[in-house]
Amino acid sequence: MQSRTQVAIIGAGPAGLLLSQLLHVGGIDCVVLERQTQSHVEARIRAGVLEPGTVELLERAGVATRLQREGLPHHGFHLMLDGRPFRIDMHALTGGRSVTVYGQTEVTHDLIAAHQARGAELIFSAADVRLHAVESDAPFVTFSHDGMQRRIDCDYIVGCDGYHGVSRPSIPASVLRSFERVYPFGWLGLLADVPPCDEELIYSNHARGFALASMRSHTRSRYYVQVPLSEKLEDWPDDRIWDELALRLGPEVAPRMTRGPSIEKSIAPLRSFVAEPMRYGRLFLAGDAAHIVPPTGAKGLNLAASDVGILAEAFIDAYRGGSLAGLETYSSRALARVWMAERFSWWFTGLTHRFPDMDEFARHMQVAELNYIRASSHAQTVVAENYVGLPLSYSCSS
Ligand code: RFL
Ligand code: PHB
Repeated sequence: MQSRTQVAIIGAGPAGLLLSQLLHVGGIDCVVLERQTQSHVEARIRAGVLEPGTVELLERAGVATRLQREGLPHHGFHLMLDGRPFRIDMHALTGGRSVTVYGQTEVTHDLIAAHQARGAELIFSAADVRLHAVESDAPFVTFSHDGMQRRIDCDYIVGCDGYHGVSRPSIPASVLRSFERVYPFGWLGLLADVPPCDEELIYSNHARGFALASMRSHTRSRYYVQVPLSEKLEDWPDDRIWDELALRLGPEVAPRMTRGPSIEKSIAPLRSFVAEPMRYGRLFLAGDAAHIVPPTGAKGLNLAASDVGILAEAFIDAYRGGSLAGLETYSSRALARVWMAERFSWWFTGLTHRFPDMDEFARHMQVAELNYIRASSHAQTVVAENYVGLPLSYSCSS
């Protein structure tokens, strides 16, 4: 079976779904191919913090009604050193900007619902997706679905298929450069239907390791503790996680923590990764397919959104006005912002985590830097403006 579209999108994570929705609003025809089932995609628990730029894109895409009703505006967050918290007043330090706490699960759900309401071609359980002729003017994708072999011809292909997808490996190794840091620890996450311990997020640097107190709503909490990569989930019954959180969040916060049974638990490794370029011929990469950040700065989903924001505008310019300039400069413009977020996520991870090879000197450097941030509004502004997200116009040359 053969069909045709303007843009074929691989992957129905937030990058692929948001791009497809923005293209639809711009009058561009596209098809989204997803390897997993709809229920698998909708069940994934991941990010929780949206930058204002991401919220604007979701509004532009027409999928922000529930987000505006249920999303929690957060004007600040807390940094903590060995149990002593101090607040970063994001709102005051950035001229009125704030983040919104709204789960990636909800964003994905809203985007899928919008696709299905308009009868868009969103194909789940697409097996053996392959990209062809991406360096030519007539690229196409093949896959099998419901036991049928299918081919979709298109003008462009966008790889939004995450770190383990097929799109990035479709770029020849002689063209692709990658840059990577793998961290010697992971995050053990716990989701529970209990009220959060604080109205705002708490990032804690503790001698026993990093901990984060986050949330999804007033009745659902999300917590993380740093663990060695060798740890097994089965060795962490809920009580052990709650006990560890109580120690790492300290005597001021621990009494406010409501314990309850976990509804999800997982261990995620931490990695910084960038692939360059983000375009090869008629193939574009966006989101985790091109870059990964450690979750400490809450940047992964937001970077996926800013990539597709830049790319959607470039496609609209190309189809409406005939200018290819936006598509030609996509990779360098997206990468400029990606590297800024990579830097912040790497720095914030280094500031807040225990590294196995850390000596006394390195520990003193962390303590000195956290105390400096505590004392200096200038240092706090640097943290705040990175956390709410740098403007798209931030660019650099290498
Ligand atoms: P995704 O979400 O990985 O989606 C890729 C989709 O592509 C599909 N796919 C394929 N489809 C067809 N054919 C193939 N061959 C395919 N191979 C893969 C996959 O099934 C999937 O549906 O990438 P996308 O869209 O780029 O979105 C990126 C975000 O999901 C990710 O960056 C964030 O979740 C990262 N992240 C956070 N980001 C934030 O902005 N704020 C946060 O607070 C935040 N917290 C987190 C996080 C990630 C975490 N984990 C689990 C790594 C917390 C954690 C614990
Ligand atoms: C989350 O709630 O999942 C979350 C929040 C902030 C982060 C990372 C994850 O930095």
